[in-house]
Amino acid sequence: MLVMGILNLTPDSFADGGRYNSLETALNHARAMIAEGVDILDIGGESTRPGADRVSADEELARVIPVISALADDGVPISIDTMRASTAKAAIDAGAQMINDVSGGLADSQMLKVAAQSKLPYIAMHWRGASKDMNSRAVYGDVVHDVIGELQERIFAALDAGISQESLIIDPGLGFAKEAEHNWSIIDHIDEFVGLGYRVLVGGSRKRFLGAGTPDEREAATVALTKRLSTSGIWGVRVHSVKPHKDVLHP
Ligand code: PMM
Repeated sequence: MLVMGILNLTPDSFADGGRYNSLETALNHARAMIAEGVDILDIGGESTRPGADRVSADEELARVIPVISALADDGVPISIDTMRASTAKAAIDAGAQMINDVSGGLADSQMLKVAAQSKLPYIAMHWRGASKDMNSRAVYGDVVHDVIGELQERIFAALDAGISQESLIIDPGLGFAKEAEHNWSIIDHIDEFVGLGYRVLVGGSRKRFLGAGTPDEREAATVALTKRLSTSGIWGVRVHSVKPHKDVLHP
């Protein structure tokens, strides 16, 4: 099972606001993850936390492109975490080798086309609309059935746009328009997602359903979740810290 390390280039990720220092800080963080054996670096410039506002395309590019360019030759595949086709394209030109779209192609009508043309792996996450008001959309009959049905629609759209089955990776989108019990039901039934026949990525790292404390205080629960998922047949986990997850996967 692969460990995808998160590099969030959003202002709240930096101790200081200056872009030069931010670049240094980001590269140091990325290289620390590489030294710990990260399999993929997931680089994003737009926060998707519940309640977050969107950032402009220019601001998103200014955050991610210098970092991707600097890391492109470091030997670890880079994934661009974006909902924008134009950002995905620019990131690929700068050296990214995978697209991580939390909207599964819903936020930008050009995204699936760009992903298909790139022939690179494309991660389609389950999503019910922008983070600003997504919590109001956490309403399900049977959450596993409903999320799989909505993901299947995204799978059909992706295949229809020309993305190959081998390039497509699906993600149930833990924490996106989901209450705690929804996330746990999905985890309990993750085999049904694996059974769809695509690689599955799970991103539960430090999310609110893992505990009421601070994100850092949810690290132990995140590592336990990785251990629990390690026998499920999923392809990868998207996490903030690399070494504890590598350790629990390869004791
Ligand atoms: N979660 C976040 C951002 N990007 N991408 C995928 N594929 N899956 C996720 O679960 C996911 C994601 C939000 O979490 P963060 O703010 O801790 O990065």
